[in-house]
Amino acid sequence: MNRLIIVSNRVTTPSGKGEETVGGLAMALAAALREYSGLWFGWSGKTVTEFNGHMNLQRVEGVTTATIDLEEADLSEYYNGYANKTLWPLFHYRQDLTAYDRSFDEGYQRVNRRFAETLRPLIEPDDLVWIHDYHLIPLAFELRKLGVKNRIGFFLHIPWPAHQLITTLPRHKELVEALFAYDLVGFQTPEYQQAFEEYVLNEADGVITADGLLRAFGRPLRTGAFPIGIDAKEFAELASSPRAQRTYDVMAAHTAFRQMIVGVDRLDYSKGMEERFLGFERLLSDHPDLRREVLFLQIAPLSRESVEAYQEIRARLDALSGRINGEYADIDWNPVRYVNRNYRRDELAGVYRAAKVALVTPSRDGMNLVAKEFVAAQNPNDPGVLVLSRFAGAANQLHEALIVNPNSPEEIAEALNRALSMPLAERIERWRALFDNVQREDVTAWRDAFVNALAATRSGDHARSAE
Ligand code: GDG
Repeated sequence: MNRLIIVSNRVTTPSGKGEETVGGLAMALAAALREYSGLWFGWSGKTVTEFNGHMNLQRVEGVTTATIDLEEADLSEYYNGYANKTLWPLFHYRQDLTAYDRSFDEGYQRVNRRFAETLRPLIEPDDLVWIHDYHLIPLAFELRKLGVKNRIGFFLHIPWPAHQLITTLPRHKELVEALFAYDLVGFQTPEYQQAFEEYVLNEADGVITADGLLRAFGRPLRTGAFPIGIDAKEFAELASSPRAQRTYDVMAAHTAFRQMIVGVDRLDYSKGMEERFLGFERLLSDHPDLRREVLFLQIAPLSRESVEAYQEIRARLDALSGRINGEYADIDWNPVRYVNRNYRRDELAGVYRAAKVALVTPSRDGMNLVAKEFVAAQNPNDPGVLVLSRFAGAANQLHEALIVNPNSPEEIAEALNRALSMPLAERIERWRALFDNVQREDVTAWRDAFVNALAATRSGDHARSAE
């Protein structure tokens, strides 16, 4: 078996014991590395005054990690700049929040070069290299310049936007050309894959060859849709762990005779939380009979706090939750519980299980793992109902959820009302189909599909076609 080298912006190695607070991506990658030998390369999370290329090699819980420190300027231009002020908002259809700044672009290129130069000596001839997410699009291009001939794959965790939108980015063609330095580029859904193809066919004189490869910039590229999943079995077990049970009991005691609606998201403007709050408010105003019967718990740990747009959405959510509570709360009832702290994964599993409805309504989302975790955590005999945005990648798989337009508070309110009164038989039927999908298309299936597709690409194509 080939060694696998995983590269992502941040290296975080979860212990697998359920108490960590890291996101879905980190969990998925650590799971991949426990089975393949190899290593995980990326930024340490620390800064230095001057970049020195020093690498820190460690072995944690069966996973070898190699990390480098970056400079403050790298962080502000590459991470907080090009990645999170340019690509993230644009790829989530927030052109209004997208900053175009030449220094961001330069910092992005510089950090990708630094990654390439420090990673280069670690790569052995038969290694498969798997690079993750929008922070590192140019990395293969930089590695090729240093003579790397290995098979290199890229997986985009966020949406690939529609053709017209990406052309608003200065130097969009260079960004797309950099993707042709890979052997395989994977997307979350066929829709994103098609949007990428459409760009290449229209803007870069691309063609699709008889063997299904995309050819442009003088090079062939395999693309594919690889929907990411969760470790469904592990999550279902977490949901019946003692800690989850305790959390469940606490929730049940405090929500006695009330139905709980839950939302769990990093505090990010792409998650549609404002419209979701308005949707809940609408439910309360349209259905006075439900007022004391329901409560909405939104868990939203803070994220990217140094980026202004995140401070603004936080302020708006603070105001909105305060307003709804001010309007509807009573001396012994508060409709909204809005919490900005992190919970352990097993506690989260208990919260999901105690909820009657999950509201997962991002305005755009590559996949959304919360939707899948909620499904995995349910009690099969009395499952809750998933309300899901049509603009989450997960909607492409989770058809039996109540699918809504996240921009419409009215639709959200209607779906909530339907979910809260759904008969047990229908809840069970829907949940079974959802759980079947979450179990089948899990994180292992995702990883194996991608790695096998990468291993099957003809290595050396790049060496030949670049000559
Ligand atoms: C990106 C893409 C894609 C949240 N609060 C707590 C907590 N979380 C965990 C959730 C879930 C993860 O964070 C969030 O994952 P999502 O998939 O929902 O969203 P992003 O962070 O935006 O992830 C997304 C994903 O990459 C993978 O490809 O699905 O579309 O945007 O696992 O449970 N975890 C803990 N405490 C919390 O308070 N422990």
